[in-house]
Amino acid sequence: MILLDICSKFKIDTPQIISVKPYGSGHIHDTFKVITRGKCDYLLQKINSKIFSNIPALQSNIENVINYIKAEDQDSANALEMINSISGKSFFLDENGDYWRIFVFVHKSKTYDRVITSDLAYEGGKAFGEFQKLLQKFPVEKLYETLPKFHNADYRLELFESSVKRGIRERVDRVKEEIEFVRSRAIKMKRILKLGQQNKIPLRVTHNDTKINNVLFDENDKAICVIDLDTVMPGYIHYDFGDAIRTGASSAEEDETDLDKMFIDLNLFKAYSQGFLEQTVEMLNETEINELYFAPQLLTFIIALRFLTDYLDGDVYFKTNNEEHNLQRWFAQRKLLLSMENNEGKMKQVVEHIVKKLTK
Ligand code: GN1
Ligand code: MG
Repeated sequence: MILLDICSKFKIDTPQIISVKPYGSGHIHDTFKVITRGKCDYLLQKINSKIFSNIPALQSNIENVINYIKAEDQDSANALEMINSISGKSFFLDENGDYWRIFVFVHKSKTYDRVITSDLAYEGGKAFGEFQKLLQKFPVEKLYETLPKFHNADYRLELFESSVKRGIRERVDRVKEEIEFVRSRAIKMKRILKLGQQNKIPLRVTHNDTKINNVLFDENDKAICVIDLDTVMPGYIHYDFGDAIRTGASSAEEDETDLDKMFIDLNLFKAYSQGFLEQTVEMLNETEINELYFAPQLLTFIIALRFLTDYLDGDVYFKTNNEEHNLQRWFAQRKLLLSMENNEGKMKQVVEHIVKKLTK
């Protein structure tokens, strides 16, 4: 089925369409921008149903969250609007078994794969902080756990060890030192999970994919809201804070090949933390706050581990540009993690200082 035919299955004015072209840098779905002569443009997505095996559940989560947000914050809800299919569903299943959905494209909005200025980092922190605040009382039981144990360190380490055993042999042999690196960090990375199991930190409704390119900015570089609600599920605050720092306060892109260019940028970290904590400090408990400085290490490790696991599995999960892409991502993230470890004391001080100022 051609893309235009897919569009015609949704409640949009198909004759007005000028073009449908690949768009964005997501690693999971196929995304297209639909440009029209009419009032608005759209984003068309072919949903990756190998990864999301229950699309009705996925879409129901997103609809529930959007409807909830609508009652609290109309601007954010507008920016997340989906178009129903002709039959009134938020997705369309084509004859090949592929699932599609359409969002309204927010006029003049943009995203950044990485931020360069403190102002953008601050805005990003504010947007994800607001999202947390908005969903603070959202009824968790309404959400399906579409990707169970998504950021669970135990689970990710188990999958990794099984790929070490069963993955592509030459690849496993090639990364012996990297396997040791992962194992050397395993105990430390289970800390947040333990605190959760001991009920010292609560499960919240978290976004779970707080890459900075999931914040929508307006033409004046002010954050409009956060997008990509695919992974909204119960989680710990550290998951959202940590993953955002991984891309929103790093000096290079996720897959940078020149490792000297990859490190944690403390100014961006400070600005993001300020924006995030201004929104959330009042809702967080003491243990949650005390562990924030460590969250970027955890999430950088978890995502790095997933890249390395996918490399061993033969690149079956993330989209890749070449055979080395997942390995390249691993090395860049590993370097970022080392830089965070070296700056652990400073990152701790940054958070403490901001919290002190906000709560005095
Ligand atoms: C994927 O497609 P994208 O870029 O929004 C992934 C995230 C990873 C990210 C790494 C459902 O997100 O968990 O952090 O790539 N999403 C899923 O860049 O696995
Ligand atoms: Mg995304």
